[in-house]
Amino acid sequence: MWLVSTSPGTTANACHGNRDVVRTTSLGRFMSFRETALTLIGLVATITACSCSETPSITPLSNVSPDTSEPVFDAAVHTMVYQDNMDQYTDAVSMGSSSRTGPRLVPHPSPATTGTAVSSNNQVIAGRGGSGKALRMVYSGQLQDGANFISVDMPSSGPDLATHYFQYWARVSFSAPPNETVAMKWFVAFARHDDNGRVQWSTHDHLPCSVTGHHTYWQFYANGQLTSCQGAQPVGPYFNENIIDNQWHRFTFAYRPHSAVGTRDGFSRMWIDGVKVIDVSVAACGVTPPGGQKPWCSLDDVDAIVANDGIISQWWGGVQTSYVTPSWTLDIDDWKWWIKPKP
Ligand SMILES: [Ca+2]
Repeated sequence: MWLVSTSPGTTANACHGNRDVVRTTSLGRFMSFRETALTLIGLVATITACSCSETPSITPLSNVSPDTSEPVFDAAVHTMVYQDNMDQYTDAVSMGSSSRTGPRLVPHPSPATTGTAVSSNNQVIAGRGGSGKALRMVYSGQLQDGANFISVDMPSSGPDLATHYFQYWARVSFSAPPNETVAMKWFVAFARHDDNGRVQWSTHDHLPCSVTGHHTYWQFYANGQLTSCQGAQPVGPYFNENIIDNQWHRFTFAYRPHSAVGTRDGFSRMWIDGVKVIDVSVAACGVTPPGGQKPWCSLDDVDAIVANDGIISQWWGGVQTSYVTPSWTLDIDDWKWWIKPKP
């Protein structure tokens, strides 16, 4: 076990060995990693000492080169489909009204989606940066409880073979440390033609992958199809260690279907705060990134991606499954969906 301070520019004691002896300082928060997960980027911590006799062989974070290929909207080649800073919303009940029309986000269930009342788990709160509005999903931590916001009446999103880019900011705050897995759908994009078709970047335990060491991993599911490792993230940031700090984090996704069954030219990628954590694509299969726990993906992940089907809507949140945790909240703001119309 290795421990690193989460506070930029500060230092922490770290240990490596069987005893996991760590003399914490007054810094307060620490993050734990196993093996070589110190490639986690974005932290400026410096390892200075070890409180056990073994000398840690730790790569300074400053020497690690992160994958910074996070997509950025480029008006020359991209088309913005829809963006929403949530500032137009006043409360979740009015968001869910069946009389509203036009592209928007709505709580689900709601009169607009299911003909039933809006849950108090759906809320409109102060926005990122303290101005405007953001959306909150409240989780009791109990099984099958949670919340959803979904996009409805979205504008046309280009040809079926368009590449889709999804981006929003999320903030997670727990009432107490969840020393447990948080399993939920997290973010889902629904297919245009296949009524059951979806691409899903969800949180889960390490299963079905044999690689473990973190409570929670982001995984990728295409149409719910099971694969050997679900394209699970081989590098951080990780949910429990890095995301549940009541700070806003940027989530970016890139997705393209295959041109046809067997062409293997589709892909699914995910970045957190600019660092790539998931890459399901032929070129990444079998390739373990620097410091990674496992390869990015295997071919069964690539082959699960559907062929020639666009995207029509999105879904945030979802009920919590498999693991009970302390209560928590998931906030989202500044949503953007853009495409590259031609492959
Ligand atoms: Ca906002």
